[in-house]
Formats: sequence, structure tokens, C-alpha cells
Amino acid sequence: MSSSTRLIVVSNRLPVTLRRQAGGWKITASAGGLVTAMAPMLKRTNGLWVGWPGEATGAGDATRQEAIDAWAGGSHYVIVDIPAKTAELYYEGYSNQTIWPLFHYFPSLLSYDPRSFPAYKEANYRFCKAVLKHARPDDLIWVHDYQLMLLPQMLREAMPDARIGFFLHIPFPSSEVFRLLPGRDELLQGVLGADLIAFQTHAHLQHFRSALLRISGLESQIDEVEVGGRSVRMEALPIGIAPDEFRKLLETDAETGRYKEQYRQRFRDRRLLFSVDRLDYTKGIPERLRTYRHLLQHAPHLRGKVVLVQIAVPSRERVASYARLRRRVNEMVGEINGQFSTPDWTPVVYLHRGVSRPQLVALYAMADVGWVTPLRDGMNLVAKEYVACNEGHGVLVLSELAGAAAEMGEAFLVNPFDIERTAEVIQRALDLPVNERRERMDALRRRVEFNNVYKWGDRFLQQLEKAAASRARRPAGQPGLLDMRAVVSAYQDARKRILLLNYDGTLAEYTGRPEQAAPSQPLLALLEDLSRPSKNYVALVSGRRREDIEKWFGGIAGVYLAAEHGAWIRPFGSKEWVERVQSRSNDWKPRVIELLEQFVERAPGSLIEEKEHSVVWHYRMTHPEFGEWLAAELIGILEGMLSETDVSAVLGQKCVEIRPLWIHKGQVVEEILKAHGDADFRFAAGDDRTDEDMFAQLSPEDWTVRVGKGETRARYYLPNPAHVRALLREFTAADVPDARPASASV
Ligand code: GDG
Repeated sequence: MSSSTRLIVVSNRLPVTLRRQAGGWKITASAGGLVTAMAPMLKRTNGLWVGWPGEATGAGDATRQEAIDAWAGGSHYVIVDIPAKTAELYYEGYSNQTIWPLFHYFPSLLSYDPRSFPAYKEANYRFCKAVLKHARPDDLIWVHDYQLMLLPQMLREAMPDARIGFFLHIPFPSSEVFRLLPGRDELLQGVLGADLIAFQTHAHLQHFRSALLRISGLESQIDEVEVGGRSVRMEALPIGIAPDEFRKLLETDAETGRYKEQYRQRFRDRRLLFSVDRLDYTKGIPERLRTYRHLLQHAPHLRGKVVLVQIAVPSRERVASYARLRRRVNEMVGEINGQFSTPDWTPVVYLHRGVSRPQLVALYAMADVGWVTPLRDGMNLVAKEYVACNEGHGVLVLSELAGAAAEMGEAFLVNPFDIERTAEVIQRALDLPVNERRERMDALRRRVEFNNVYKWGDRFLQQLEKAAASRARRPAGQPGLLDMRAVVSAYQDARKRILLLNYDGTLAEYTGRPEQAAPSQPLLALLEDLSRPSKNYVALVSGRRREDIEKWFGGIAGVYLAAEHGAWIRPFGSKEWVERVQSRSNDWKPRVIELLEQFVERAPGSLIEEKEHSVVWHYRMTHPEFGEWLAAELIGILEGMLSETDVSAVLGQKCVEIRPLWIHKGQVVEEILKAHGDADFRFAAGDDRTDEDMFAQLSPEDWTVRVGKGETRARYYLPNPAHVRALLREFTAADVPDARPASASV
């Protein structure tokens, strides 16, 4: 980060609590991984934290902001006030009863009040205004989590050049689940306002990409998506903990030491199973209790020998599903203790409240099993904290549905819904020889220490700076209308020219059926004229079948032809086609065609086009909305079906094309540029997603032209193929200033 860069953190809650007290305000800082990670960066950059104070009263009372500034020694905390009713609908409503259950795969717990989305918008807007009041052009703005998904775009509209990053702490669900969300399109557009969007795991990132495609029709690359003439980077950046803080407590804190000794005595003859969670239905507490009951029933020798300490920190108590959960957990604990307790043994020690850090750390250190089995979790820091604090004798039993599972392979991974298997695994963990326990724990500890929260924060900001810098280098905003005079003059001045032209939708209008789009005589003459000057290298880069391209354009000598997106080429000056094939396996084709046939039946008027290396489903002739809807469904099915292959499905202009990943127009352009890198005029025109691969090979100074509307990385646009033909005609006229070209009537 450069010295003038300042960090602005925006999160739903400010990391402080404010209570009114006689003569002023009582302010206490909250602890937690995020605060720990942000603190050094905020300090280093003299940064700001913008957030809502939650329950605190005192909106409009200036003494509150003054008190917090005095406490922080400067204006480091910016309070966002939200009126009570809006706050309820925004926070308890849309955030915690709509987004939260859905993103954690609990659609049955989703409840949606139509007033809550406008309130969510309003709350996001209040955050936006607060940020705008303080933001400077050089700042890095880091927006956190699901409560603020509209904020990046709101900020982008107000500050088009701002550097904005977004991190989602919770899972991003499969697009099948995400599509159930009222407000889904706005939320996607909202986060796309950022330069960098980061997730806890690759799986979440993939789900997000799939939602972009299936809900917004946006194609993305592995880590990038084009939107509104900008590119947005996407990353998986798993959050870590601050291991030093835990180590410090263990090594030097007397209170922690006392608790450790106390627990050592208390659990002397027993094995300690330990869980700590917010009391949330995603954390799998009832399932854990059921598993424990099963264990005690089926492994009677463990009775009296194990204790489960379950800490459940009260959370969101005003939401009905949480109140129900609380009752359910109380009942279950009562039942288990009622059934199995003896005068000197209680199987479950249940605390419905938080404990102090020293107590928590002492329990982590002593526990024989860290039982961390959420039904779904973005990351789960408890798993990492347990590993950081344990003395090496313990075993981590971790849900495979927590984001942490992706990095913690040495844990015993379980499916928490499978009670019998999980109970077996707990038993195995208890029986595991001590050296194996140590080996696993050491490997885990090394990773937790290495991938700590400081690295996570640094990495996020580095990536954000990079993403914003590459946006700034790109020409700003939407493509501008191509200035004919400027391009013709550049063409005229050039010593060597490359012209890369797509055919359908670029040189010729679309027709109902692909075979009806044969080029007109004047168009052929125009291409002939264009390719005549010796300094011109004209390439026709099409996705069509080789037969079509050969039949239609084979007669024009000097033109380079590429068919099937470059699977076949006819180089400059050659009459022979070359097959640029790296793998001949077309095994996937019959299965795909079988599927497409079902889609043809469902959408009368649609049709299948089979090429040598690809297959296309065209739906131009179907009902437009139904066609789009089916195309999204088809892509979703194909994504799963082809996940193990190098074949992918791409949305084209009213078609879905299925082809090997290695075939794309970018490759053709790369080869042409390699051979003719000295060309000082480079022009490319195309109209659909497959042409973006062409544009990607060219640099910002080149003449890249998108034909028609749509997301593009091209610098310019032209409204339709007639304009492209008119431009090419101008080119040919520029070469023969005094003579009208033969193709003047195209
Ligand atoms: C969200 C995502 C993601 C808990 N009880 C006590 C206590 N804690 C502390 C733990 C830990 C934190 O609370 C809980 O963090 P988690 O990661 O487990 O869960 P969420 O609150 O749901 O957080 C989650 C996280 O964001 C970060 O990105 O991992 O997936 O849902 O630090 O130590 N601390 C004290 N007493 C307690 O009783 N002192």
C-alpha cells in the first residue's frame, strides 16, 4: 500500500458498543478475528471503520460521535444510524431471515416480508452516504458481508473510480438455491460494483459464477467477469485467526493458566469433548446432541468416561426460528442428562451464554476432541482456534460442510447429518494413538499459523489494489461509438494492417436458421477488395462449420479463414485447411446431443447444429423469454454433466454452444499476432461472447469493436452489421482515393 492510501472498513456492526451512562457514554471495544485483522491496517493507514452501532440509542445526539472520537483519539469510527423500524426489517428481516437461511441451505426457514427488501436498500444507502462523506479518491474501501451486498454498486455509481472490495464471510450457495432469493438480481448487480469480490472458498466462488451466468446471463472467466465496461476480479481467500493472540493468553496470562488447572482437575478421569457456537441452526447443535446420545447408547463403556461441554452463545433471539432452536436444545440436553446421568457424572455440560476468552482458550487447550460440526458454515473460526490452542493431544472432528474443511484435511471430516457415522468417528478420535493425534494436530497447527488473519487481510488489499489498477488502465466505462473518421485515418496512415472479422451478427445479419445466412455478392466483393492491398491481412474468424466457410469464402484468395472458433484454419495465402486439434476425443458429443434433443422437444422451433468439434443448440426461433430460461437451465445441467471434461457450454447469441475449452478465437488471434506483430493497425469486430476472446488478445490502443449491445471488453461499438460493412467500404475507398471500389453498393 502506498503511504497516502487509507483503508475504510465498512461492516454492518461497528466493532464497539456504546451505552449511555450518567454524564456521557460508555464505550467498549469488541474482540474477534476481524477486529484483530483490521486493527493494524487501520492504524498503519490512519483508517476508518464505518458501521451501525446496533442496539445503541442516541441517534442525532452529537455527543455520541464526540465521545467515540475522544475515546479513539481521532475520527476512526463512523456511526451509521438506521431508524428502528428500518433496522428491524433490514437486519432481523432481509439479512437474517432471508439471506442467512438461504445462503446456508435452509430454504425452509426463509421468511420474506416484502417491506424488508426496500428497508435493506435504504440501510445500504445510509452506509453509502456515510462512506461518501468521508471517502477520498485514494482510499481502499473494504465492504464486509451479506448485510451490505448492494453497497458496492451504490458506491460505484457515486464514485466511478473508487477502489472497492467486497468479502463474503458466509457461504455463497449453489445457484439452484440462490435463485430462490427475492431480490437476487439486485444483489448480484450490487456486489458487482466492487473491483474485487472475495469468498471463503473456491466452491463459493464457483457457485457465484454459476449464479452470474444463470441469473444475470453473465459469462465469466475463472477469476474475472466483465460488467459495465469494467472487469471485476473474483478470488477465494479463506479467513484465518490471529494465532499470536491465543498464544499470548496460553503462555503468559495467569487467568488462563488458572482455568486450565481448574479444568484439568475437573475432567481428570474423563475425556473432554468440546463445542462452542453461536446458538444458530446452521451450527448443528441438535444434530450433535443426537449424535452424542447415539454414542452413549451404542458405546456404553464411554458412559461416565466422557463429558460434552457445549457452549451456545445467545444469538438473534428475537427471530422465531432461533427461539424454537433454543427450546429444542434445552429439551435435548435435559433428555440426555435425564437418561444417562449418575450421581457423580453429568454427560452434557450446557452453557447458554458466552464465556470469557481465558476460559474459552483453556477449554480449547484441554479438550480431547474439538467437535465442530456445523450443517453449513462460511469458514468456522472455532476449528482454527481449537487447533491453535490445543496442547497436541486432541483431535479435530470437523464438518465437511464448513469452509474450513477445504484447508483442514488432517481433521476427521464428517457429514454432520449422518449421526451413526459421526458417532463412530468420535469414537475413533478418542481411540486414536497419541502419536497420530500429534502428527495430525501439528500439521493443522502449522497451516493455521501460516495462513493467519494478517496474511488474509494483506492479501485482500493487495488483490484489491491490483484489480483497481487494472481497471484504471482500461479505457473507462462503456464502449464509445466508433468514430469512423478516426479509424479510417488510422487505417490510412498504417504500414501494415490486421483486420479480424467475425461473420454472423458482425458482417451479416442473423437469420432464423444458420444455413440461411449466406453472404451476398457485394459482401464477397467487399472482402475481396479489402484483402487486395499487400499491407492488409484480413482474417475471417467464425464459429461456423468449416463446410460453410469454405463454400462461402473459399474463393477469396488472400483471406485467412478460421472455422469452428479456430479448430480449423486456412492460413494466409493457402488453399489448404489445417486442423488445429489437440485432442480428438468427441466422446462427450452423443450424451450432449441426447440432452439437446430433449430441449428441442421442449422448445419447438429450436434446433441442433452439429460441427466437427462442437454442438450448438439454437433457440432464436422460440419464444424469447422461454428460450432464455431454457438456455440457463441447459447450461446448469451441462455444467454438472461436463465438469470432469475439458468441454464447456457457452452462451452465444440465442444459442448455447458446447465445445472443448481449448478451442477459442483468442488462440487464432494470438497466432496471427505472433506472425504479424509488426502490424501498426489492428482492428477486430465481433458481436458475441466468443468474440470477446479475440478482443482479450488485443491491447487497449487497438481498434476493438463490438457490434450491437451487450457486455464487452471492446473499446468501441457499432450499432449493427450494416455499419460494419459501411466502415469496411470506407477502408477500401481510402486505399483507392480516386476510384469508387467495386463493392460500393453493399
Ligand atoms: C461468520 C461466518 C466465518 C464464540 N463463543 C465465544 C466466543 N466465540 C468466538 C469464537 C470465534 C467466533 O466467536 C465465532 O466465529 P465463527 O467463525 O465460528 O462463526 P460466525 O460468528 O458465524 O462468523 C463464519 C466468520 O464469519 C469469519 O469469516 O468463519 O463461517 O458465519 O472467534 O472464538 N468468544 C468468547 N466467548 C465465547 O463464548 N470469548
